[in-house]
Amino acid sequence: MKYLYFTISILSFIIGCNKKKEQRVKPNILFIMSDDHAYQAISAYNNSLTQTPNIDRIANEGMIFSNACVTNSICAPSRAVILTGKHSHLNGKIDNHAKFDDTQLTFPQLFQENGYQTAMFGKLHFGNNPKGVDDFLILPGQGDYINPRFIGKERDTIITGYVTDIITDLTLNWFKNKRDKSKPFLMMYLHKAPHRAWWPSPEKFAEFYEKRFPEPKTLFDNYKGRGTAAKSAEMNIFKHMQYMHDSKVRPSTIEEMDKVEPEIQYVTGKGDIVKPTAERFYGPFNRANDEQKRKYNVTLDKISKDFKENWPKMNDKEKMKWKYQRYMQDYLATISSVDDNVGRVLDYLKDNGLEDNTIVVYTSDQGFYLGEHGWFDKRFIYDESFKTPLIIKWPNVIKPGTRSEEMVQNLDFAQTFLEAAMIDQPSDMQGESLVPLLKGESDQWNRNAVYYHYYEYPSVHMVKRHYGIVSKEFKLVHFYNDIDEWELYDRLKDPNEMKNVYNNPQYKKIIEKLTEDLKQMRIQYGDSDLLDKSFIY
Ligand code: SGN
Ligand code: CA
Repeated sequence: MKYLYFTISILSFIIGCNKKKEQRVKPNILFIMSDDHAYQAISAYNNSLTQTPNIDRIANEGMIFSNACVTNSICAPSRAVILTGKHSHLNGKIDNHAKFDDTQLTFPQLFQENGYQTAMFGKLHFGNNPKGVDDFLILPGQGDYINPRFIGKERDTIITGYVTDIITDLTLNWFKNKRDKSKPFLMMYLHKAPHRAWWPSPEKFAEFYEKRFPEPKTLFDNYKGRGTAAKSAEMNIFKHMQYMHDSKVRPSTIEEMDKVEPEIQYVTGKGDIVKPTAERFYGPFNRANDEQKRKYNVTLDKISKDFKENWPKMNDKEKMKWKYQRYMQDYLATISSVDDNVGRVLDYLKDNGLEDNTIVVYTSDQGFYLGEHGWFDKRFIYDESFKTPLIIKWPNVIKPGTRSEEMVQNLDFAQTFLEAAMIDQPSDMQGESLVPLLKGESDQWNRNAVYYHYYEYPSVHMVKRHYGIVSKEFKLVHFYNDIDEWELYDRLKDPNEMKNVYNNPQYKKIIEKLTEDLKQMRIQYGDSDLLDKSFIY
C-alpha cells in the first residue's frame, strides 16, 4: 500500500511537472511574411542596397539562414506549401491559377485544436478563406496598395490608408483588444508589399525618388551562358517593364510623346497577347482619394518631367539604367514601410512583456530579381528567386546573431512550428523541423540537398517549367515540357550562375551522381510522374 501510494505520488508529480512545463514553454509564434521580398533588400543579408534596421533586429537577436529556399517560386503555391507542409504536386496548388483544395489540413488548424489562439491579417492569395484561424481579415487575391478592400469573417470592408500600415494596425489592434491572455497565440502577419506594381506610400514615394542605387553586376546579362528558358523569359527590365504601370510615367505623357516606342507586349496567364493600357496605371492610382492623389502627384510630376526631357536622348543602355533606378526607388520604398511596421510590432511585443516567449519569423513567399540577369520577377530555380529570406528569433533557444548555411525550405516551416509548440507533426508532411538547427544542434541535421519544381507556363513572364536538385555546391536543372534541356551550375565557383556547365566533361561524375540523387528525391517525394497529363495546359 505504502509502495502504491509512493508510486501514485511520483506519477502525479511527473504529470504535474509535465503539465506545468508544457504551459510554461508553449511559445507564441509571430509569422511575418512579405510578398516578393528579395533577400538582397534586407541589410542583414546585404548592406549595400538598402537599410532595414527593424528586420535586422530579428537577425541580431536570432538566426539568419543564408540558404533558405522555396520548392516552387511563386506566390500562392509557396503559401500552400507553407500551410500544408507538402510539395506542390501533393497539395495540388501547382500555380497561381489552380484552386487551393481547402479540404486539406493546414498547420493553423492543428494550432487551433491544440489550445492556441490564431489569427491572420494581410495577403493569403488562395481565392478561399483560411481555415484554422479564429480571426482574419485578408486581401482579396493580390489586393490593393491604396485604400484596400479586406475580406473578413463576417463582412468585407474598405480601409482608408496605405496597405502596409493598415495590415499592421489590424495586427496591433488584435493584440491590444482581442488577444486571449490565457492562451498562446499564432499570428500570421502577411504583407502585400513589395509586390508589383510597387506603389509606395506617398511619403516614401517622394523620399525614395531622390535616391540612387548600385546596379547589380549582371544587369546587362545577355544570357549567352544559359539555355533557351533564360533567353525566352519575359522579365527583362529594359524590354518588359512597362512605362506607365511599373515606372509610373503618366499615361498622358506617354501619349504625348509619339516618338516613344510602342509599349512592350506582355502575355497573360492563359497565353493571350495583351498590350498594357493606361488602365494598368489608373487602376491603383484612382483608388487614392483627392488628398492622397495630391501627395502622389508631386512625385508623379517629377517622373513625367524627367521622362519627357531625357528619355528621347537616351541609348538602350541608359534606358535600362533609368528603368532600374525607377524600379529600385519604388520597390525599396515599399520595403522601407514594411520595415517601419515590423518595428512597430516588435516594439509592441517588447513593451508588453511578450518578447521572451515569442518566436518571431521573418520570411517572404519567395525571392525576387532586383536587376540580376537584367530581370525582375521570380519563378526560376536560379538563386535570387529560389532563395528566400528566413530570419528567426527565439529568445533563450536561438543564440543571438547566429547564421545557418543549411539547405532549408519553406516546406519545413509547418513542422518547425509544430515541434516548437509541442504539437504532433502529421506523418504525411514532407519537410523537416528546423528546431535542431535553431537549438544549435546541427549534427542532428542530415539533409544535403533540396528538390524544386516550377509549373506555371505558359503564363505571365513566360518562365518554362522545370525541376531540379540543389545542394550547397551544385544545382542541376531540367527544363522538361516544351524543351528538353539540362543545366548544371557550380554554385561555389560561379555564384552568379552565368555559366551552364552541363556539357563540360569535367563535371561528368558529378552529373551522374546528381541525376541519380534527383531521381531518388522524386521517388521519395512522390513526384516521379512528371508528365502526368493533368499538369499540361
Ligand atoms: C501579377 C504580376 C506579375 C507577377 C504575378 C504573380 N503582374 O500578374 O508580375 O509575376 O502577378 O505574382 S502585375 O503587374 O499585374 O502585378 S505572385 O506574387 O502573385 O506570384
Ligand atoms: Ca509572391
